[in-house]
Amino acid sequence: MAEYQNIFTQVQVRGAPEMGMTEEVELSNRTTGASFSNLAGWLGNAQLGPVYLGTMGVISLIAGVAWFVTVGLWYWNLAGYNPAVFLRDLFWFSLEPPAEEYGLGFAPLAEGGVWIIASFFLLVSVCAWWVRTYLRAQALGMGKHVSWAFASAIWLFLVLGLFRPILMGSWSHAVPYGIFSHLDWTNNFSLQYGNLFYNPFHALSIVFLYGSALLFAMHGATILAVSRFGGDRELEQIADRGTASERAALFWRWTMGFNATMEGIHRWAWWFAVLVTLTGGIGILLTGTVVDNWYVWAQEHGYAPLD
Ligand code: 07D
Ligand code: 07D
Repeated sequence: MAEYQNIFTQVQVRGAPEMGMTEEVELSNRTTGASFSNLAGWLGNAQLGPVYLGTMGVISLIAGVAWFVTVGLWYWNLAGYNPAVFLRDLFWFSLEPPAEEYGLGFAPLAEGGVWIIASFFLLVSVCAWWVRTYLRAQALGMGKHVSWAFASAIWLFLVLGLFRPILMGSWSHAVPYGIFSHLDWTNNFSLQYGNLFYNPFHALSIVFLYGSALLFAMHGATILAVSRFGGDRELEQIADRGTASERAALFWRWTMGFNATMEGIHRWAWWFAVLVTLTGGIGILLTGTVVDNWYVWAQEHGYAPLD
């Protein structure tokens, strides 16, 4: 039976899979097959693959699995090799870094050594994935915006687990691997250094985090609202401003007096997202190294009342 279709309905047309460009790209690293999924089609594009693995992909996956399995085996050990206990306590297990006295040296396996090994794997995995985003963008002749945004997240990740512990002189200051234990660590961090709310970089990070959600909601809603005029074909609307982008811009100028441009809104979004972890990383790096107590710091700088 013929289905009713209109321009808002995503029609999942199935033909030969689209394999992507073949000129000036390394084909030996690319898988040769592709498949289709209805579910994937409802969420986005129905075609799955081909995918590039390449050296960096292989390194990243192997190191990522090594990290995951190392943490998992530690939990399995904590569970006394009992599958029921493993599942019951999964979210509460933790692989902790070594104690303060081990400094930046190695520690016995059961006293944080495993944490150091796991961290090495995670570091390699995340960095190799970054190189992969750079190389794949380069192969497609794209800008490196995704890589640099990811680098901002990696900056916070490195501050939390590498740069700050090195400045503090001990791995004990790094984050443990555990679902709830890393939340406890976050809570204790704030308490230990006099309330992170009085760290202005934490405040800036929150501004950009909330701002990112707001901008994304505004942009997503605006484009959906003008998709009936072709607004979802954003690039065409950037190159040749049509009625969709005129209406989208007018909507915001009429409601708040100012409108971003079709291209500029993506720069707003990029900067807001990037600044979340950029400012956040600065705030964490300063904590315990330059500032010991943010409340006292705030009192000294007129940011908190003098009791
Ligand atoms: C939706 C993209 C998909 C990614 C997901 C995360 C793992 C970990 C666990 C082997 C948005 C996959 C998770 C691979 C497996 C083990 C033990 C991204 C999406 C689904 N946190 N955090 C979570 C990490 C820090 C904080 C959840 C990582 C800091 C708070 C998840 C890091 C601080 C809350 C998680 C990291 C902090 C969380 C959901 C690294 C301060 C929550 C994440 C490497 C920034 C929330 C139980 C998510 C939660 C949550 C992962 C660092 C605070 C387990 C990998 C140290 C307050 N964090 N986190 O959806 O429900 O991200 O926790 O830096 O409330 Mg966290
Ligand atoms: C962690 C970037 C690294 C992640 C990478 C991903 C994998 C998984 C697997 C895909 C998240 C690697 C991924 C390995 C791959 C699969 C399957 C990004 C990360 C590279 N805070 N707080 C923030 C708020 C309080 C505290 C930022 C709000 C309390 C600490 C953010 C509140 C205390 C730290 C933020 C609040 C406290 C933060 C995080 C409110 C606890 C940080 C931004 C309303 C009691 C971090 C400067 C982010 C930071 C951070 C929000 C309260 C502690 C804006 C809204 C007072 C210790 N907090 N916070 O994007 O940068 O993280 O601080 O109360 O370290 Mg906070």
